[in-house]
Amino acid sequence: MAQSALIVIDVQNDFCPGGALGVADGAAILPVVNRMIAQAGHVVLTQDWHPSGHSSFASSHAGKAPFETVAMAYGDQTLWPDHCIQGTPGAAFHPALDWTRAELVIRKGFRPAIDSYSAFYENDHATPTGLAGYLRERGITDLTLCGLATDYCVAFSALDAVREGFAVTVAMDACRAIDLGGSLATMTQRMQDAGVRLV
Ligand code: VGL
Ligand code: ZN
Repeated sequence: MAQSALIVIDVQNDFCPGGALGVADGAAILPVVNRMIAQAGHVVLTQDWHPSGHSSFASSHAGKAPFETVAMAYGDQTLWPDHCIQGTPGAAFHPALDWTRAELVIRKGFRPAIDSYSAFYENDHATPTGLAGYLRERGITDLTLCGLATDYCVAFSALDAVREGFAVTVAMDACRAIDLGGSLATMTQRMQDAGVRLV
């Protein structure tokens, strides 16, 4: 029998309007996400969790501004405003997120030299977070993803989840995008091509 889990990606203050990397309309997903949490068999949350001075912050690169790109050892990296710094209010879950049913919180982006969009692998696409093993060991085969942001952490998580052999659905109305230079259209297409079910 298929066992399913809901993966709620990065519903944190810094990704909501007023936050350091506020996603337009980000808080609007909360009622939908909470309803999905209430109905899910299993619930996992992810939390973007950077040390201060993280290498994905523009402030860590002299002469660079947020949303510019730099070449890192593992490939191109978009630079962001300082966000989701460990232990700060911006890194906390949005106060309206009903997280009590969550069985696991997976933190990512805590290695100073690597960013991590995906819940499964850091941006070198080689360093695992442990989530795939956790889900497999529990017999979970089907995943539904929602959260912030559609075109970064949700999309990269969905692509990795397919690669790891899970059946993956993304609830698009329970996501909102950053949409940098057409990234929403690009990543939506990539998810579709990979076999992610978009609903
Ligand atoms: C995210 C950019 C940087 C996300 C996290 O959650 O989509 N985006 N860190
Ligand atoms: Zn981040």
